[in-house]
Amino acid sequence: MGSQSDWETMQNAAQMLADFGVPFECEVVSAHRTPDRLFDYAKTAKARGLFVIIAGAGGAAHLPGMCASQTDLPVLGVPVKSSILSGWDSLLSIVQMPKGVAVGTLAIGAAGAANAGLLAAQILAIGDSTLAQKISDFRAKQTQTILDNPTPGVI
Ligand code: RP5
Repeated sequence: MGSQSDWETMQNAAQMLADFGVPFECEVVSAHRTPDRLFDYAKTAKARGLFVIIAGAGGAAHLPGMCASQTDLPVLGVPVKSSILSGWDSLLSIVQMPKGVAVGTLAIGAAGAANAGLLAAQILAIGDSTLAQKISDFRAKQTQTILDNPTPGVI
């Protein structure tokens, strides 16, 4: 993530990965304040054994795109909700990548971060049947929770 201030949002990605038992690392890597660190992080990610990168940033959110420019690992971008423009700036900074450098952009804020964790797990599950079963169970439980109580206002 681009800043310590992004953690409130990005912890939702970390929690999702933890829930599925997927090992991960969390780092603050700023595209603007620590560009050398970003390049080093992205360039060495694959050799260090990473398979997917989730990059969350807000405002002029160049972290996911610049990260993707330095690695061929899949990069998932999470637009953090900014205080001034409510995350529209973050979303538009991340989503409109030029052809040939891909970032998978998630929703603004906590839901996007959680879904980034889920999507990363789904990517990893392609080659991991145990993880695939956990995701399948998660989806089935989520569905059943709604089917068990479809009446609004009743908990
Ligand atoms: C971005 O600027 C970060 O991703 C963060 O969302 C935003 C504000 O950063 P701080 O000023 O809170 O450190 O680089």
